[in-house]
Amino acid sequence: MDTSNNSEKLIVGLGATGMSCARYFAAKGEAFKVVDSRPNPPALAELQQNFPGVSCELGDFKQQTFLQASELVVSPGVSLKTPAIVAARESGVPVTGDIDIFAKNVNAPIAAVTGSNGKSTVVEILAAILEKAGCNFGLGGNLDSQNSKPALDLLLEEEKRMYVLELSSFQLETTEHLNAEVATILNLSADHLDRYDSLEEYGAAKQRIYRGAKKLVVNRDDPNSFPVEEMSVPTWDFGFSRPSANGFGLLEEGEDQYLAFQFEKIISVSELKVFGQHNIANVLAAIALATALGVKNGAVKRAIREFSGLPHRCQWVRSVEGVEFYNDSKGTNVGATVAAVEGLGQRISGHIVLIAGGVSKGADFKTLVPVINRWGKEVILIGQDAVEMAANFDADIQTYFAQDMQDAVNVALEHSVPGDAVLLSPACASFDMFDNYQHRGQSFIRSVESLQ
Ligand code: UMA
Ligand code: ADP
Repeated sequence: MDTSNNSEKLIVGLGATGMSCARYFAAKGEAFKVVDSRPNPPALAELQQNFPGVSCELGDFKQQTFLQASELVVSPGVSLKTPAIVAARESGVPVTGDIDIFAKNVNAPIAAVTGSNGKSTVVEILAAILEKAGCNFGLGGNLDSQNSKPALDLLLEEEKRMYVLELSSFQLETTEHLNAEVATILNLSADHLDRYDSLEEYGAAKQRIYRGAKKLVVNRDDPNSFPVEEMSVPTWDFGFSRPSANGFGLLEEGEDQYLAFQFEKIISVSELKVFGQHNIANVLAAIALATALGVKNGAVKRAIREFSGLPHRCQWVRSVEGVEFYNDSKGTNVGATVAAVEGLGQRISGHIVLIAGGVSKGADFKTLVPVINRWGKEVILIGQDAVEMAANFDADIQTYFAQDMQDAVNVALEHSVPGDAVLLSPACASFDMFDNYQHRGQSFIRSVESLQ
């Protein structure tokens, strides 16, 4: 097909990403159209108000619209397997995404972080370190927090010295060459298997973060963190064992454990405000990234000593009758919940009552069984895939099907004794019962606060 006369880009998806693309193209004077398969996407009013002349097609995607575009700019939530996208691609229409456009137009170094779990925590620790170091940087990408922005919005601000991006596998699928100053895949465990056919396909999307990277940070405890194609660029590694020649790890000294680089101690584990092995890995990864970016030790130490974790990630809520309540609503896949149960289990004298469930995303929950057997006493299930989840558990794991969050919290307290902890860590997405993971976490906090 001849696409040479088609001068309009097509933004596919009118969410946070779609709106940031619209602002960017408008600022550059580039013509664009928008499509969204929802009849009434939330950003519609904003689009119509700010860009009244822009055409916006809603409802089922029309193949013709895609075939006529000069380029498709696809939002991360829209699968590249969508038939209209496949057809356009086959007929020669280029397909891109916001991170690809960012990479092609940015003039400052990028620090890029992906992985199945720990991305937001690691980029926020890195951001805290860069702040202490007095670096003028931009923060964005997949990260959904007050101080972050969709990537292209960062390019409409005054230029920064550096950009820190959290990237999802979805964003990486449409990114040709990121050319990051430093890039890392923190870890890989099953997630989003409703969108990918296999863990390999999901991992391959994450591998794209290394394309053109000048430096790497890898997790030596996870083979999937390493680039599949050999790269001869400076590389730092992190892991739980003694630090390696160019790596970060843990040094034991008597009763004490220290985060360390080679033979040099950085900070004692007991000084960290966050808990759990997974958070030690996150802090080590952030220090490794900061080191690769040339940040001095003083700023690193001051930032990690103060870092107290992010909301909805193993966040302490309240103590009721000697039972501690923790909100880990951001635990949206099995690997995250395994890490949260292990981290909390090692800290408490009693057992964990786990509140889990929601939208399973095609996950296999069997890997939860050993940690529940080791640290748990009961699993209280909520949400659409509760029955499917329970079918993965051994018969001797006690389960309860709750009607809603308040019921789950009430029953969790009834079934606990002083010294136990109640942990909301769903291992599932939230959109069957809630707007998003924040809404789910707030619902849990409200239910816990209402306990007498
Ligand atoms: N849409 C369609 N057809 C589809 C699917 C979606 O038209 O088949 C439309 C939706 O109707 C909606 C729009 O696309 O109007 C939404 O786009 P989106 O799902 O790509 O979401 P955005 O609002 O653009 O937000 C995205 C990220 N969301 C996802 O990848 C699902 C946000 O990450 C990110 O903060 C934002 O871009 C800015 O970069 C959130 C997330 O949940 C936090 N990410 C996933 C995760 O962390 O597990 C990957
Ligand atoms: P992401 O941005 O990748 O979703 P977050 O930093 O928001 O990661 O953490 C989400 C959840 O994942 C946490 O609440 C915790 O349960 C779990 N988690 C955090 N870091 C790790 C890690 N390094 N390994 C495994 N699980 C982790």
